[in-house]
Amino acid sequence: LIEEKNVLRLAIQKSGRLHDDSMKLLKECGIDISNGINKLKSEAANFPIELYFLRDDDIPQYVEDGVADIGFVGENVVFEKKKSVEITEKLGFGKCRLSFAVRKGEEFGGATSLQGKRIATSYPVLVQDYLDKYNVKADIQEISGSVEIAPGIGLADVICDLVSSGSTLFMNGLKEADVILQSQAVLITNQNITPIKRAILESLIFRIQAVRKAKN
Ligand code: PRT
Ligand code: ZN
Repeated sequence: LIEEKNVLRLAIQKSGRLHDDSMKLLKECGIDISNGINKLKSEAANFPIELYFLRDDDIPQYVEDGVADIGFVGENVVFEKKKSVEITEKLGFGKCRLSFAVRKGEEFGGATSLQGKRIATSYPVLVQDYLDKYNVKADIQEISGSVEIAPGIGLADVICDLVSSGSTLFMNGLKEADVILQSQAVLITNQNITPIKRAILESLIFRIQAVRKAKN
């Protein structure tokens, strides 16, 4: 049996919208991660934590499997991946919503109006859940990026995508119709971490809460 190090392994996004805010939060918590971020891993100098830099989509899986103990990731990704992880703490950044959007001149007649429509999205699981809830059958076109161009090129009638300022929808002649999920970055935790790691996590959460309180 390999003895586990008493270091909390934290998975964060390698690059992208959550990376800088994740690093900033750790810094504000007084955690010094000075060695380069171009590697896969990095260790804090003054706190028992080790960082793993990953694609955001992979973080729930790594945390469920215990390859990482905890992760910072968008709630939207946690819910889409349906992994068994604990959502331990909201982090207050990466705020966005998952919304249906239609062409500017069109009206959205609610969930039932989606019957038989083609919906382009990167969130097929969440969209299917929504359709099932209203007993609606539609054709989900899964695309991994640039979802907002789908109506313009005739690939879909409706899209379901993340929105923050709304300018991407606007620039593509679309308008937000219905919000199906509000999201922000959250701290997720493996369900079987050791008591020692749980204690390190408690002290990290204490610091995160102090940082967030100081901002309000
Ligand atoms: O490479 P990797 O797989 O790690 O990154 P990624 O490209 O899959 O994700 P990334 O970096 O784009 O987003 C990471 C997380 O940031 C998401 O999972 C959300 O939790 C959060 N987030 C917050 C957003 C947005 N806001 C957001 N606006 N993610 C994406 N967008 C996109 C949206 O898809 C659309 O294309 O921004 C565009 C809309 O923005 P507005 O401001 O024009 O409305
Ligand atoms: Zn991703």
